[in-house]
Parts: sequence; C-alpha cells; structure tokens
Amino acid sequence: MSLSLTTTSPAASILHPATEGAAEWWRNAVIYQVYPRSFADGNGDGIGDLKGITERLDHLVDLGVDALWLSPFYKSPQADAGYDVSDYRQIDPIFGDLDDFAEMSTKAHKLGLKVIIDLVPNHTSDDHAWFKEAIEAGPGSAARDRYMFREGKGENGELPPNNWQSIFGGPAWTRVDQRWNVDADGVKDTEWYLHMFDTRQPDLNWQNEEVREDFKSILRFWLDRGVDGFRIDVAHGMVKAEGLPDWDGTTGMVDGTKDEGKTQVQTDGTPDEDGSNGGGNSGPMFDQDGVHEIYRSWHEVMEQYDGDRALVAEAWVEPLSRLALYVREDEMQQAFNFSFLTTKWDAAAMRTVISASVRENDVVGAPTTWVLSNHDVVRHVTRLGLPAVVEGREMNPNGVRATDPQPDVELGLRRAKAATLQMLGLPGSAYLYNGEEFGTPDHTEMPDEYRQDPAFERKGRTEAGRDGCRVPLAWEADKPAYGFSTTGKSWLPQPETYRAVAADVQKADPNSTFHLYKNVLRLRREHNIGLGSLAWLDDFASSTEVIAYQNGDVIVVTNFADAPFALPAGAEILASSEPLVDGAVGTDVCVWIKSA
Ligand code: TEU
Ligand code: CA
Repeated sequence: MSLSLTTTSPAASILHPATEGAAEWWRNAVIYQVYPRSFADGNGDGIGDLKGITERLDHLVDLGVDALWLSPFYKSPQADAGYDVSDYRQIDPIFGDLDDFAEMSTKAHKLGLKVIIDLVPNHTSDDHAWFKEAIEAGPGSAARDRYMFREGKGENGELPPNNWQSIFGGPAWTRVDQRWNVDADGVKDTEWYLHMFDTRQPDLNWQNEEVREDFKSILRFWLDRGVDGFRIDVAHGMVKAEGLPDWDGTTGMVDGTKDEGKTQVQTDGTPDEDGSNGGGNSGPMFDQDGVHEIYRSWHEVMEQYDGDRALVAEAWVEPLSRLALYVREDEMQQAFNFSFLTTKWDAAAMRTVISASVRENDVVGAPTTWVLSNHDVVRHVTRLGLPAVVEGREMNPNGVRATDPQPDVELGLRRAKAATLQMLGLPGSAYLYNGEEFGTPDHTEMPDEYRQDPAFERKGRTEAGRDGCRVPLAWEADKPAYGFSTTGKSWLPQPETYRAVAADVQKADPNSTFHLYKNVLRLRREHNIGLGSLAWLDDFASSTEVIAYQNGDVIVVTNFADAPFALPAGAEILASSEPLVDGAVGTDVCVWIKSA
C-alpha cells in the first residue's frame, strides 16, 4: 500500500520567517569548498594548485554556486596537509605564489564568485619563525610565551603538564628535549609544549598580546588582497580553561560512538531536542567563553572593509545554542552546522536537528550554515551507504578502509541526493565539498601505504583517517589521472570508480548527479530559498516517516518510509532526487514541488 496525503489541509508550524529585503551575500550563499591539493593540478606534479583552480573556475559558474572557500595554501611543511602553517603571508610553492593567488581571485571576482580563505589561528607549524625562536630562546623567554610551554609533572618533569590527548591520537604534549638537543649549556630543556593536533602543530597562546595583534594584521594582509572572508579553523579551540585542568575524556576525530563526557566527536546521530547528538567537542580545551572576545575584535577589523566580508567558524560545538554564540551580531557571520552533518538518516532525527538549528540561530538573528561533507569526514554519499547506519558506530567513522564494512554504493548515492535536496531547500547558507556534485565517493579501499593523514599513524593505524575523502577529483574519464593532472600523477591514488563520476561523463548525462545539483541550485536562486522561511507541514502525510516543509512557494518532501508516498494529483514537480514511479515518491527520495 502506498502512503498518501492527509485529506485535511496540512497544518503548518512556522519556525522561521523569511528574511526581509536586501541582505548580506553570505546569508543565503551556496559556498563551494575547494580542497586545493585535490581539485586540479596545473603543473603536472600530482598535487593540485592555484593555477589548476583558476583554470577550472568556470565549472563553479556552470554549477551555479556563489562563492568558493579554499582550504589552506600557505607556506607549510605539509605535516597536516597545510593546516600547519609556517608563514601566513606566503603561498607554499607547491600551490604557487602570491601572483597566482591574485590571478585566481581576480578571475573569480570577474565571474561573480566570492573568495573565502582558510585561517588557522589555533596553532602554527613547528617550522614557523616564532616557534623556532621559542625553541632557541629557552624557558621563560618572551618567545616561549607565544606558545603553550609548561613545566612537566613528576620528580624531574618527566610527566606531561596535564593529561590531555591530541585530537589525532597520543599525548597533546611533547617535551622539548624529546625533539631538540638544546642542552648545549649543560641545562636540559625539560619544558613541554601543547599541541592539540600533531607534534608539528604547536598551540599558540591567545593570552599573548603579540599573537592577537599579529593575527589581526594577517586578516588585513588578505583583506587588502581582496578576500571576501575567512573560514576559521578550530574556532572553538584557541582559548583554554585557566590552569589547564586535567580532563578525564579522550580527544579524537569524529568517531561514531556516543559517550557523554568525552571530548571527541562521538555520535550515533540521534539528536536531543536541543539538536545535540554527541557531535561536539567539550572539555577545558574547547568552547571557552574567552574565545568570543577574539571574534569581537576581528569583527571590528572586518567592518573596516567594504562588501560584507564574512567569518565562518569551524567549531565542533554543541548544543546548537552554544554554537549560535559564535554568530552573534558583533562576532562571526556563519558557523558550520556539524550537528546536522552528523545526524543519521532518519525522519525524526532530521526534523529535530533542522528545527533546533533554525530556532537557535533565529535567537541571534543569524542564518544557519548547512553542510554535509568536507575534507575531515567521510563524504555523505559514502557515509549514508554504510551498513547499520542507524545503529551507531558506523554512522560517522573516521574514514573507511578495505578491512571495514564497505558501503552500499547505490543506496549511498540515492540517500545522498535526497539529503542534498533536503538541505538545499532550507533557508540559510550551504557549503558543498568539491566533487560531491558528481556523486564522488570516498576511496574506501585505499592501500594503507598511501595514507598521509597524520592521525593514521598517531592512532596506531587503528582508524583509516581522512585521506579517503581527499582523493583528487576526476575531470575527464579517458585522460591520465582522470584529467586531474596532465602527467597522470596524483598525490593519492584514485579508485576505478572515479571514471563514472568524472566531470565530462556527468555533464554529458542529463540524468546525472551533476545536473540534479545544477538544477536545484538554479531553483534555489529563482525561488529565493536561502532568504526564505521554514514551516513544517505537520500533517502532510499520514506517516511520520515522510517529512515535509514549506519554504516560500516550494514544498520539500522527503520519504524515509519503506513504502512509496503518493503525491497529490497534479502536483507540479520542480525537482526530484530520483524519478517518481507512478507519481509516487520512493523510499529515500526527496522532491521539491510547487505549492498550490
Ligand atoms: O579540523 C578540526 C578538527 O579537529 C576536526 O577535524 C575534528 O574532526 C573535530 O574537531 C572533531 O574532533 C580542522 C581542519 O579542518 C583539519 O583538517 C585539521 O587537521 C585540523 O583543524 C587541524 O588544523
Ligand atoms: Ca601541482
């Protein structure tokens, strides 16, 4: 039997009113994340670069996004794929130089695209001039005060200052003499330094005035070069609790098991009423109130520039009411909604997290920033195809490898397209991760010897890590490296499955994932969805497994039920994640229809 519409007219619970009048561009923008290493290689060395991005910018216009965000391209020893910056005012030679950046950004602006770059203020590289100076200068020096150096515990300082663990695994402290021979004067350097990530990523001391001043100057350096905004890395981590108290939790990447009182992102994807599903970091190293003062001071810097420049927080913070504090009127403009990203594929769970997101952001007058994939998580097309997806651990694993349960590829794609349509119908801004518009999956069988994510080794090779979602994109099915580079080189191996998701194959097929994305992005613009409203149509269907909301003149219906859902006769279909069968919406399908 198929599910049907209720006979009475649907009662709407209005959650979010439309944004009136002209608004800042970031309120409704669709922003495309370019992962520079993997987008396009302009010089054939197998690593993506700025020249490659410039050459492929037309694709972003074709797709119909408003802006691009580039992951870091700064000078870096690449110990964490560029999230370890040794000079914030230089481009790493593997990506090009400042002229290449200017060329890329000029072309983007000409094409009507805004440009957001990535700022990494929680830590520097150990190759940064400041850190080298700190090691040289020794304990008690002004140079050391820019970082988090402390004496160890135990009789001879042989124990770390506290019990914090690195997000990438292992202790969050390294003793100086474990790495550098600095006891030439006969005095052993037994201080420890904090690194919430890799040993090569020392945390900065944000109580230090010089650190604060320099980052404002870095903001100005890039604002003067015309960037429209910054994505702030680990925006919830810069300020640590007074006294650096011990913490009984462990820290880690998205992990997949819900366990209260741990710092790691552990979630089974079931949100509480407040939207929390265990997908946030807590503990004395995260989300301290003092961090907001920094963003208020950055807001003032941004204000001095024209054109509504924006800051977007990468903050794994829950509940959503805490996350909303980052986007108060005098702070940042956007904050990635990771509670949404980590929510399981389930009607009630989705409805709960969407409601909580919109409600909490409305309190501070900010748009919600929807996102399903990025360079740190298993791509949603792969994630949603994993087995036992509703039962826990497998929901958000830190990477998938050959020895792990493999995804159901067809199911994953079907659900991912529905999830994307459901997301893009919501008011607010949305981020897309390069390749998702082609249905690009993770490489889930990458041989371990290729892995480069530092978390892989630091976790004792127990988790795959993030390389699977960072594989270079496929552009032309029949070219070497699928058109990623002219030489066939590729810094991570591309699986055979990338042939079907190559841009040329996708663009030639009117029924492809690419054309679905393109069509929906056009509709989103035409119907002013991003600045629109959200009203749940409570009684739209007789089953709670079918959820429907109205945004302006568009109704978005997602069917999570096992049975098909029959649309009203004559319903005008605007878009559908899969073709309808006899006018009915199948399982795991999302449709946009025109409201009568
Ligand atoms: O990530 C921050 C980060 O720690 C998340 O990736 C993590 O999953 C979350 O906090 C849950 O614990 C950013 C970058 O996106 C990532 O690529 C970098 O490796 C990291 O910072 C360090 O700069
Ligand atoms: Ca290159």
